[in-house]
Amino acid sequence: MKPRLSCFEVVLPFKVPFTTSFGTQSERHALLFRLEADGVVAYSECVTDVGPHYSYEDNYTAMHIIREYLAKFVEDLPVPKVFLERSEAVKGHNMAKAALEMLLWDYHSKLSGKPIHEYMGGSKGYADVGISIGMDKVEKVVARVGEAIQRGYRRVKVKIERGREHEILGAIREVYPEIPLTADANCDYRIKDIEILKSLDRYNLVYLEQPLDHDDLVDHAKLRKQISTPICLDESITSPDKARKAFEIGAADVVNIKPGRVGGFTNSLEIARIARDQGGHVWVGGMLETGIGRAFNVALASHSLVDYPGDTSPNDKYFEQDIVKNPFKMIDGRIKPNTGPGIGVDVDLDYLIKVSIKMTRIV
Ligand code: OSB
Ligand code: MG
Repeated sequence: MKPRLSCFEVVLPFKVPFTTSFGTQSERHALLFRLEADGVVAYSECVTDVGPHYSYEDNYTAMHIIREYLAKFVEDLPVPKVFLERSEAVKGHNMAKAALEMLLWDYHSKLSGKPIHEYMGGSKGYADVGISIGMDKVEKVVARVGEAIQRGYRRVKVKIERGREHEILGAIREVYPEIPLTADANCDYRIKDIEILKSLDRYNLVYLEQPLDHDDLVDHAKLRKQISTPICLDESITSPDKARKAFEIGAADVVNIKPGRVGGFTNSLEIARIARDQGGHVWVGGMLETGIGRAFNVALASHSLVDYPGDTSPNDKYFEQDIVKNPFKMIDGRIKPNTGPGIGVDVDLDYLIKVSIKMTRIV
């Protein structure tokens, strides 16, 4: 039977706006994909947003690439690896590719009757959880750090930007000198700012995430030699090959793997292998996903190659009401992946339709 592929464009307001060095997001404006074939219904989420501020992709370019170039590669329901090989015909656009690659992971794990973390293999059965806290007035940031520790999060990451780094990290360390703390600059510095970055060593961070430009490796390697805080790369690692190069030239100690950024689950697992083989550390990040994208992230974060807590907070950190009826619960700083087939989410179809601003039939 020919599959049916459709897209729901949804808008879900955040409980608290999320501010990074590249801007403030007040809602998750997501493209959710639904594939129906042979009685199986699979879902996935594209991690793009309305604007090209985290990376060059946005919802509009992702939809364009999917409709014009990638959708035809899923029509015979290939396994994810075959889809990935076909999609090499398209340069870049990893977020668009990941949306369909992960849709096929959900589809094939549902066909097998297994939850995706078992279908993938190597799962520990739980994920260690950290939190990512956006920028705000410094008192609010410190208060949110305190709440996160109370809730049992296993590490706290805060967003910083040029000019606010000491205000934010200093205030947190004054109250919480010992907690596992990290900072994410989302590319806001350049190598000329090296003295500022070196001065962050005093905060004893577990790592500093993506201080320099989104596609840089060389300056990160230069910086890493002169700073004692470990360097974690996010934006710069867009493929297994980039991960290999990053470790080869000494640009990173840690990788934040986001399946959406790297073209999906297959590449995510490959990057985790490369990083761990090189003595690096790995964790699974997030893009403020709805319950659909979140279920993929939690399953990946349960893999035994993932050794650091990730940005996979439970759904209620983000939304008053998510589009799934079985949100994750965090117990003792851990979340267990869903046990139903595939991503195991129970999609609230009425609510999904209610929050959709557009529904498109692609195939
Ligand atoms: O850099 O990790 C990032 C959110 C949107 C874009 C980029 C990033 C983030 C986060 C939030 O840090 C992670 C999450 O809670 O999903
Ligand atoms: Mg980041």
